[in-house]
Amino acid sequence: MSDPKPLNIGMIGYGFMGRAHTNAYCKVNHFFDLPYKPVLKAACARNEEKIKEFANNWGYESTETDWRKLLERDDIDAVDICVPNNLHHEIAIAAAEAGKWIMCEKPLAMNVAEGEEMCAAVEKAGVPNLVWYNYRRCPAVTLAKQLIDEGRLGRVFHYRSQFLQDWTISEEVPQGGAGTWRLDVEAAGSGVTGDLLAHCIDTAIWLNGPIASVTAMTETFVKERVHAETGEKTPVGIDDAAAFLARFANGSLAIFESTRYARGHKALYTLEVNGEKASLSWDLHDLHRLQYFDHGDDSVVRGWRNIHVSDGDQPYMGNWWVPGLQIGYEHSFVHTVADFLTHVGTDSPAGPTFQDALETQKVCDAILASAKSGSWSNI
Ligand code: SOE
Repeated sequence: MSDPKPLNIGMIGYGFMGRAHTNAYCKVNHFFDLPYKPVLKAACARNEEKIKEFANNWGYESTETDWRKLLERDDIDAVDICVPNNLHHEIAIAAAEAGKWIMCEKPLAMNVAEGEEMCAAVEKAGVPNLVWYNYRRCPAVTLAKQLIDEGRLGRVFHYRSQFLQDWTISEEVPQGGAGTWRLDVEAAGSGVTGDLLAHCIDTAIWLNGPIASVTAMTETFVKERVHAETGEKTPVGIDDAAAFLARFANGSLAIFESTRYARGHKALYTLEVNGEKASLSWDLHDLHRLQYFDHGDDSVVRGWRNIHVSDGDQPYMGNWWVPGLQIGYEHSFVHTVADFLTHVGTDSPAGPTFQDALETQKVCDAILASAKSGSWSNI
C-alpha cells in the first residue's frame, strides 16, 4: 500500500477513554496497512494544566481549552469526543457543521431525541462517523459474528448477556466529577443502562439483529450521594442496576442484566447465544476464548470447545504476534480505528456508525420507559 495520508486528530477529553483511543491512534499503523495515519494534532479540555500534561504524555502537538476553537482549526480533520455524555450532542453537531470526521465515545447521546439530531447532522454534512462500542472488535467476539453469519448456529432461540461491576456499592462514592460523572444523571443521562447495558445491546444487535420489544426493571440502591462539584448531598437520579427481557425481530428471546452492585465482579461482560445447531459464549475476563458447542459433532466427542482465538486465520490475529500469543482489552480500540480507516469513504463504513448507535439508544430509552411504566415497550 502507498504511504498513508495523515489524518489530524483533535482529541476532546483526557480521561480513561481519551487514553484508550489515543493509544489506538499511536499503534494502529504499526500493525495494519491503512489508507490514513492518525496524527496527534491537538488535545482539548477546559483544564489547561491537565490537558497540557495529557498532551505531553501522549505526544499531542498542541492544546486547546475550548472545543469551539478546536473545531475552527483548519489543521484538524477528525475529532474524537471523549467527554461526559451530556456534551456529545452539542459538540458532535458543531463538529459535523465544521466538516470534521467524528469518532464519539459511547453511548451516542443522552437520549433518542439527541441521537436523532446527531444522526441528521452527520448525514447532512456527509462526514464519516463512528461510536466507540469497542467490544465488537475483541477477536473472539468478531469470530462469533463470523460463525453466526455463516449460519453455523442455525435458527437462534436465546440470547443472554450480563455486564457486572461492583465499584459504586459504597455510599461514600460521590456523584459528579472526574470518573464519577457516570453517577450524575445530569452528565450521564442514565446509569448502567447507558454505560454498561449499551455495550451488551450494541453487540447483541450486531450478532443477532434488531431488538423488537423490552420489559425492564431498574433500581437505585443508594438514593443520595455527595456531589463532587458542590459538596452537597443530593438525590441520585441514575439506575444502579437494570435488567430486562427482550424479543428480537428474528423471534429469539433474550435476558440482559447489568449492575454496579455485584460484589466481586469488576467488569464481567458475558454473552451467550443458543441456536438450533450450535451455541457460543464469551466472557470479557477471558477475552481470548470463545466457547463453542456444535451439535453436528460426532456424538462421542461432542462437547463445548474452548477456542483460543489467537491464530493468524482468526479475526485480527494475523496482524499481531504469532499463533498462541495473546492481545488484550486495548487492542479492541486499535481494531476499531483500523476498521474505521479501512472502510471510510466506502459504501459500507465500519460500524457502529451514529445510525447504528441510535438503534442501541432506542433500546436504552425503551428500557428506562418500561422500568417506569411497568409494561412492555416496543422499539
Ligand atoms: C464503567 O466503569 C466503564 O468504564 C464503562 O464506562 C466502559 O464503557 C466499559 O467498557 C467499562 O466500564
